[in-house]
Amino acid sequence: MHVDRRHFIAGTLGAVAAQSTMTAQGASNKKPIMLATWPFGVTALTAANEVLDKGGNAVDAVEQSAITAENDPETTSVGYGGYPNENGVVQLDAAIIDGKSGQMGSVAAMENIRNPISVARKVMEANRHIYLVGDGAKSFALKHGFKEENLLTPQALEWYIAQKAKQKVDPGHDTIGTLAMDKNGDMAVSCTTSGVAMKWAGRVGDSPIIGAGLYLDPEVGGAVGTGVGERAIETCAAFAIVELMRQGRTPKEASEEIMKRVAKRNEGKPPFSLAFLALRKDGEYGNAAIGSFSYALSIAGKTTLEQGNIL
Ligand code: SD4
Repeated sequence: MHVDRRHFIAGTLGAVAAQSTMTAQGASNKKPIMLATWPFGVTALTAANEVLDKGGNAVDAVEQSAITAENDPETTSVGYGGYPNENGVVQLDAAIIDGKSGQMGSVAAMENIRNPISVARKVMEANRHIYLVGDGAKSFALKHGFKEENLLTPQALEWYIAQKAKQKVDPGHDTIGTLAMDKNGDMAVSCTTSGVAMKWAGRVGDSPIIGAGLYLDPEVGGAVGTGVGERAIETCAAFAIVELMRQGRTPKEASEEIMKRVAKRNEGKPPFSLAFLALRKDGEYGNAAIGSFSYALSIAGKTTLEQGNIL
């Protein structure tokens, strides 16, 4: 299901994004530089660039990228309109890391709040806790002025009813992860998702887990992923990629090594997809993927859709 939708979105983006197949890895000394997962990352990075143009920083940019996907009901794997869990409830996960302050915030399995990334940012800025989950995350959000609303769109409800009627459900998924370096060289990363559709209520994926779905050390760089979260959690994938970059691997080499490790560990398991983007503090970037993958790349305000480096 989600593969078809990706292809559809990729097709419609032709007018706004020049398609390129050559940049599984690259380097840019031009700033700002941003990367975001999947074709919907193009729209998200366009919005993030507007924020940077108005004087926003890397944290503002990665938040805006996430918000753009969260607000889009057509993006059925993130925020409002995201596909629900087994009980027909939309539960959202999101996290954000600010490289400049070193702070981070995360919410998981949160219901009825459209923009979990902004709640995660509030958690980060409150600087008391890092993770808030479930009802606790929601009460924190309400206390900070976020509005409670029904996130299950009629289209997502229809999809849910159809899945329930089937023997075998389609666990569609597509997270938006964004890495940004602003004109000052400061870095941030965000990740937001409704997770694997038809998941068990309370299931938390990699996207809000610091070190699994995202990680950033401003002395090295950052990484962010998409795909079946359990496979990223069991290898601490984002942290591992950053640590390999610290040891001298390029972003591409580091991402490939960890994706190969994931693949090896899961030999014999049914096919799954997982992909990571990595951005080093000097502007070099790379990615690696198990399964189909494409991503948005933005350098000095110009955004393109790139093919993933599929192993
Ligand atoms: C999760 N990693 O909840 C998320 C889903 C995802 O592309 O990224 N899908 O496991």
